[in-house]
Amino acid sequence: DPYIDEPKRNFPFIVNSEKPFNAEPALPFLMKNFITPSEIFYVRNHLPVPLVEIEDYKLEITGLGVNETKLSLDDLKTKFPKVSVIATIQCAGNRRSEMSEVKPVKGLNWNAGAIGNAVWSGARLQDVLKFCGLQNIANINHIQFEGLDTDATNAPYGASIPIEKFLNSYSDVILAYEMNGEPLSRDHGFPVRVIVPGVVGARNVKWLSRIVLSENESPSHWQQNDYKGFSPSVDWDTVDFKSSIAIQELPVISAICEPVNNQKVKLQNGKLIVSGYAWSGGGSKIIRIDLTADKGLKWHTAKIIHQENANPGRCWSWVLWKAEIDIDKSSTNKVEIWAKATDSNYNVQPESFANIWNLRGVLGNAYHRIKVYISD
Ligand code: MTE
Ligand code: MO
Repeated sequence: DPYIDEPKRNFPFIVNSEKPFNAEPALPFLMKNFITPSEIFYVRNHLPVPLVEIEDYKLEITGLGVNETKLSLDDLKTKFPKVSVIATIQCAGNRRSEMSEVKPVKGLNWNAGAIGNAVWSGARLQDVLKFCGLQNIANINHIQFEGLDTDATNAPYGASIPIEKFLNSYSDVILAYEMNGEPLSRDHGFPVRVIVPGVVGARNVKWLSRIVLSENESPSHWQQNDYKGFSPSVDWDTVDFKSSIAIQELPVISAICEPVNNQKVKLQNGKLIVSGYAWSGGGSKIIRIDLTADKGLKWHTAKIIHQENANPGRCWSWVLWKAEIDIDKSSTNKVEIWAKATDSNYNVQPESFANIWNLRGVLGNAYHRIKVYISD
């Protein structure tokens, strides 16, 4: 059993799969904190969790333009300034369960909890690569990352990001050894993971073992033949993974966390209290969250209760929001609530899952719709 060295867990919420381990918190708990506590932060593993002896751990940096270098965890901690970045990470499959209601898709059945916001601390990728002698970036198009976790053919988990993420100091890419002020837990990538703020979870490689500067994207399955979007009309018989590009920065999204779908609720002075999160990839800033209780006849703008103070382009954290919606109780006790967010590029969530459906169930950012039952 390749899973015999898994960490001890008492994850309190929804376990989507045991081997590999995948779990997400219930939405009302996720909503409780701007900084998601590590214990309830979703876990997305594709493979067994590697068992790392810290004395043996070395991060290898190799490829075009660098002197081949090996760094211990201690080197990372002592040779480079420690920086902290608050960043949201989201799985491309977040909210997949809603997309699969349109038509089944292949993948873990995530609700809206495959997202979290944490304080990540470590060394800047820029500092580390400069230390490795990187000056001339000619021919380098991509930075590849490999994890210590391997599949049945011994291939490691891998991903890559475009070189531009390294060139722009404001992209805040770090090699993190701490999450929320503590060493990374085994499930979240101990001892070192890369954090690429604003970029899909899949590129935030855990248990980082190798960085390769290359002309090409990562050759890994997860870069080449997974985590890509397609037209709703493409199915498993016709899909050509080479015809689409790897997901990097994620589109704008929001979700209602409280109440949850199908919950019985009480009005407060005739108003329904609704709260949730919103986030957009690439550092775009959330500028508004709009809700409707009558399928768009009237929209209510939510109050943002927690937001990072940063310019558009460098907003890595989600926002938490709350709205009070007048409900006309005379008509029916069943109410449908829709939520949609707008980001600083004025990109808005699409209306329906039907028109963004894709066979892998990724990029599920349509309006979040829940039904609630008003009780007295
Ligand atoms: N890194 C490695 N080495 N192996 C993995 O399976 N999963 C990726 C990414 N990094 C993964 C990985 C995916 S798809 C996501 S969404 C995030 O890690 C999840 O990070 P978390 O488990 O800390 O929430
Ligand atoms: Mo993911």
